[in-house]
Parts: sequence; C-alpha cells; structure tokens
Amino acid sequence: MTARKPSGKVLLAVTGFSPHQWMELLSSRRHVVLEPAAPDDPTIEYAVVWKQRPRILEKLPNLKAIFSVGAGVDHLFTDPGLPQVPIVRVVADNLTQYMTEYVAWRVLDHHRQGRHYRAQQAKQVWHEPFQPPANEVSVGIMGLGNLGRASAKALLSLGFAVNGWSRKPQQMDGVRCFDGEAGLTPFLNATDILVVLLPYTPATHGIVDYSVLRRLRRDNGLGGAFLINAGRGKLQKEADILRALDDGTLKEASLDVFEQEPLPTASPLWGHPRVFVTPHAAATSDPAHLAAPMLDQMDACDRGEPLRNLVDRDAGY
Ligand code: NDP
Ligand code: OXD
Repeated sequence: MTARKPSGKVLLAVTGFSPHQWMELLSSRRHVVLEPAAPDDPTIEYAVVWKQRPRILEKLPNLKAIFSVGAGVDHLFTDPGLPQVPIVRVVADNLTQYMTEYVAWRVLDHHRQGRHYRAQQAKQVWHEPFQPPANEVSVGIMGLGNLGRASAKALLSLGFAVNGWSRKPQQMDGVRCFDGEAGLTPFLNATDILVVLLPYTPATHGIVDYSVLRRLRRDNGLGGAFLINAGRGKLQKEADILRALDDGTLKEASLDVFEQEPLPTASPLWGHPRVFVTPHAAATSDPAHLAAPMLDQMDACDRGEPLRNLVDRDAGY
C-alpha cells in the first residue's frame, strides 16, 4: 500500500540543469509542482531551488521553507523577492566527500609537482626534482566550515601543516586557526598552498585579489605559492590571478569556479600553462543522496520540529 502524500506541495524551481531526477525523487513522497506551473498555488509549502527565476517565490502565500539544492546559497540572494522564510542548505556526507577528494587531489598534485612531471614525460626527460615532505608544506584553508574542516582533516592525515581562516574564532585539533581581518595577514604569511572554500557574500566579494596572493609564502620548498579555489568564482579577481601567475607571485592555480560560468572561451585561463581548470565540478549535488534528507526535513517541519542546516540570512551563508 502506498502512503498518502502530505497536503503541503513542493515547488521545484531549478535552472541550469535538468530537474528530471529531482522531480522523480521528490514526487515519490510529496506532490511536486514544476516551475513555472501554478505560480501562486496556496498549497505549495516548500520550495526546492537552484538559481530560481527572480520573484517567483514571493508569489507563494503559504511557503514555509526554501531548500537550496547546493551548499552555497548566493544564488538565492540575487532574488529581490526572496521571502522571509527559513532557508535550508545542503550539508551532506556525499557532497563533503566529493569536496574533500577534490581538495586532496589538487593539493597533492601541486605538492608532488604533477605539472612538472607531465611536462617532463612529454619530452621523455628522466629527472627527479627536489621534493619537500608534506610536513614542511603549509596549506591554508579560507573558510573553515563544513567543507573546510573535512578538507583540513584529510590534509592533516596526509601530513600537511594546516591553517584555517574563518569569520568568527574557530578551533580544530591540529589546525592553526585565524579569524577576521586581523587574522588574514598572519594566516596568508604562514600559507604555501591557499585553498578557498568560502561562501560568496557581500563581505567575500573579490577577496582573492592580488594583495591577498602577494601575502602568501613563496620562500618554501615548493618554490612558490599556489591557489586552489573551489568556493565561488566571484570570490576571485581573475585579472589579479593572471597577473600573479605571470609575475611569479603565484606558481600555479587550480580553479573550479569562475567569475563567469561557463568560463568564456576567450578567457586566458583556459590556455594558461600553469592553471588547472575544472568546470565547477568539485562537489556536485547528487539528488540520489540529497532528496530523501530534504523530504525528511519537510516532514519534520510539518510536525513542528526545527529545521537543520539553516542559513544565517544576515551573514548571507
Ligand atoms: P559553511 O557555511 O559550512 O562554511 C563557511 C566558512 O566560511 C565558515 O568557516 C565561515 O566562517 C567562513 N566565512 C564566511 N564568511 C567569511 C568572511 N567574511 N571572512 C572569513 N570567513 C568567512 O560552508 P561550506 O563549507 O558548506 O561551503 C563553503 C562553500 O563552498 C559554499 O558556500 C559554496 O560556495 C562552495 N561550494 C562549492 C562547490 C563546488 O562544487 N565548487 C560545491 C559545494 C559548495 P565561520 O566559521 O566564522 O562562520
Ligand atoms: C554548491 C555547488 O554550492 O554545487 O553546492 O556549488
């Protein structure tokens, strides 16, 4: 016997990818309305969104909560008609695992000189360059939240020295923690490989600029400083990254996110020999892992229980 679906419907409003799998999974337990149908339906109580078209959510008179299908919620705040209801973001083992893999992969590739060896192989060169051990290399993670902490844990287990930078003071075993404006310079000065896992907010707009890159430690066994950004593209100033690569401030960069996505074909980042590009693929939201916990939260909300993984609207993340 199939269970009766609750009366509160779900609006599914996503752009940029097919809603098909989300539709199928959410529909298994709730009535789902695929946007743009029924824009002012009073029976819609929840919205599941990714880069929704502006002003569609404000038309829903009985909306109880908005669920972002991603961990980042900057896509929501561009909507001038964003209703004053709780916003839930993704915090999930599966997504965290993907991001941890991406960070470990990029850190290890820079640390173990992957670019250098690929170039040598192309020329059939047999030469072993100096390799510092991980404990002499310091990775600094900007954003010591859910993804930053998991990445820090993985890097610690590989033997790296790890620094973390956050908005409020944080603590984590084995990690040198810095916070706020005052902590930024000492954090950067003690960092060889910078990993950016910040959310995009008005306070973090363009934060990865030349002045930040300039403060990284270059006098190290790796022969320079490295940047890995898997947070958001608008955290970085791409012209500054190119300048830093070209004048030696940065040795290499791995970029998963870009000021404009998809990265325009004319961008010099595509062909830069010391830039590694991935197409915003560090940690993809997998509906097969995320839909059921989302539906569980809707059921909990119906029972009057508190929602988890809520966004702080004032902080913007
Ligand atoms: P969290 O909210 O758990 O952590 C955010 C961290 O950033 C916190 O440590 C927070 O500080 C810090 N922070 C926020 N604002 C500032 C600031 N102004 N100055 C200093 N530190 C700041 O987020 P997650 O770890 O879950 O996700 C981080 C980001 O990763 C997402 O917002 C998203 O943009 C990106 N992402 C990218 C993906 C990809 O595929 N490329 C996939 C998933 C997420 P505090 O601890 O003090 O609150
Ligand atoms: C996210 C993303 O924020 O996929 O989850 O970028």
